[in-house]
Amino acid sequence: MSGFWGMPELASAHGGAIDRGMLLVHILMLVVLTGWGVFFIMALVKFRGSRHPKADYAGLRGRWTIWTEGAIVAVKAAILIGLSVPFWAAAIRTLPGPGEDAVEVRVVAQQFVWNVHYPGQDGVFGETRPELVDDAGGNPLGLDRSDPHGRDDIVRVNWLHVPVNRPVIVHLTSKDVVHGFSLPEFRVKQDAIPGMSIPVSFTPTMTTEEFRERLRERARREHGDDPEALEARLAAIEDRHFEIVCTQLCGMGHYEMRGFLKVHSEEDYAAWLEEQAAALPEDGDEVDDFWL
Ligand SMILES: [Cu+2]
Repeated sequence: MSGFWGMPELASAHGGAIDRGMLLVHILMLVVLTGWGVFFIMALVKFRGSRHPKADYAGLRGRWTIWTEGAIVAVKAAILIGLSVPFWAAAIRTLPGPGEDAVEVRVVAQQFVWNVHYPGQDGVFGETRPELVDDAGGNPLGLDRSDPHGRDDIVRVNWLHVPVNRPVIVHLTSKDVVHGFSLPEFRVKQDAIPGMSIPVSFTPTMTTEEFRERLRERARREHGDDPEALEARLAAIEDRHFEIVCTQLCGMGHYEMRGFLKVHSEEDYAAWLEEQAAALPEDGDEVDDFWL
């Protein structure tokens, strides 16, 4: 449903279900709005001042009113228990299992950046310790490089790199206040809460390059008759990226809390990982130099 009523492009496997869910909710709300609107107008006419000069504190009596109220409670309970709870339970169960070759990454929000932590080649996250946190010195996560698992870890600020068509599990947390981790094209939105590590998962279905191609197609459709506007749009698309948006007002710099997500092809991702591994500090390297 990408491009539908101003929705962003759709770039994740589960996103279609979210879009359909949103459409369903809008239709349901339209029904509810119409129902209550009609009821409101009926009440205004039926209980108008000229017919009821004195307030009736007992209100309506009679079987019909009781039955209507009962029906409303029953329908709402059915929506909650029959629709929302099973939907949520299914959504929680979608976390990829160990056999699914998922890419696991930690994202640690802070005012006003996204820190991204990869476990490196050993697949195990190195230990992080609060006393090692040094933003100015370039160790925003307090990663312990002397921990054997921490040696090969990769830490990047504001850039999340993932391969296409493989499940991604983001373990999300925050260093300071509540932030909102949002990937609009992937239909992912989850609060990052200090003291909690919350797993979020999604499977990207298009690379950044395919995303740009989609945007170009859309630009050609929308500006086909205006070469100048089309050229400007196409030029802007050249360095467009998927964005990580903060969706909780988290402080004065909230507006600038914007990261980027790059979806690579499988080969490109392997090459990127190798590049990162090559840049890791060797034994005896001045670690500070590496961080900066
Ligand atoms: Cu924020």
